[in-house]
Amino acid sequence: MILKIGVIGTGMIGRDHTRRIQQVLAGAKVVALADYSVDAAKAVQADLAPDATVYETGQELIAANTVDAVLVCSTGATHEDYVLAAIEAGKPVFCEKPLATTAEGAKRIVDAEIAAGKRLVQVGFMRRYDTGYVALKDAVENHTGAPIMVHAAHRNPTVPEQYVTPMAIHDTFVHEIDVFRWLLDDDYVSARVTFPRTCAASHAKLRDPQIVTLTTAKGVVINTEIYVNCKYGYDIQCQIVGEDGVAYLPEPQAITMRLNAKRQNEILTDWKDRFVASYDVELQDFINAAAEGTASGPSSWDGYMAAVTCDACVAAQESDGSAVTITNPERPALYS
Ligand code: ISE
Repeated sequence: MILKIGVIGTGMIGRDHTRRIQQVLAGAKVVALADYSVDAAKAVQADLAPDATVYETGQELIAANTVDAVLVCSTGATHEDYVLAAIEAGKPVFCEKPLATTAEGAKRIVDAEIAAGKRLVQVGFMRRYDTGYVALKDAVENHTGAPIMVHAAHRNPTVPEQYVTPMAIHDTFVHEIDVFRWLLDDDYVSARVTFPRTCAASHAKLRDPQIVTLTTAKGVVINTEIYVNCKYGYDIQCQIVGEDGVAYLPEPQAITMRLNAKRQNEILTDWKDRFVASYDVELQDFINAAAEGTASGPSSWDGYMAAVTCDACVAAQESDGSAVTITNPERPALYS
């Protein structure tokens, strides 16, 4: 069976996922495209999916009976409505982060999926498919003993002018929020944010860098530096300190050169390059599950828990270094 996919949002990641489905992955093809700019959708159609139909709206694409499954890659504020419509239509849906821009919105999706009686939603937390994080999880579960502390860093060389302080949580740190829940098999109970002095490369609406401290239900303390004007590259660091040893996230493979009296290796600068292989594996996982009429991988419950934690972290940004309590709702049976 070839799964017929409709892609809503054909900008950066929507175009990239269309390329993947058309040229890299097995078992699916893109049959429909929609974007708020019809011209942008037509450009992707011309470049990558000449047989696809371009729809004026995402809702029309979801309703089309030629579409078996949906990819939501549009701007965050539109995600909730599209995901709810796909659930309503009984179609598996892959949604880029965030699942919704508020915890209440994410909860509405969880409730709709529970009412549908089966998993239909996969959230685009691709780090769970990264070979480095998968190896780190194995080390933590089988070698370094019960985790006690995590030290992490999420550094971007630069961000666009419209990137403001809360986005460091919703847009950037959200990946750590999800991946640490998964790595540690744990939930968060509090968040605290502290700000060193703001770097000179930042601007009035962005306090950068910042340090987020999460505490988990099992008592693990996670410190993450978020620094989105670090200039030198895209750098994701993580070490997990356990009872018996320390596990480090591997660096991406790079050739070491001895050159001009220096020992050096390249550091990536674009997050899409850093996780390119994980995007392939996550989307293949979606295709395989959707062909069976369901979804696997990061769930709408994970998207909801990430949204709850994001809200607490943003509240912590405004709390002068005090801790903000995170209350975890009961996990429904569908996500156990
Ligand atoms: C971007 O949306 C991502 O998902 C990247 O992983 C993150 O590093 C970046 O800060 C975000 O803007």
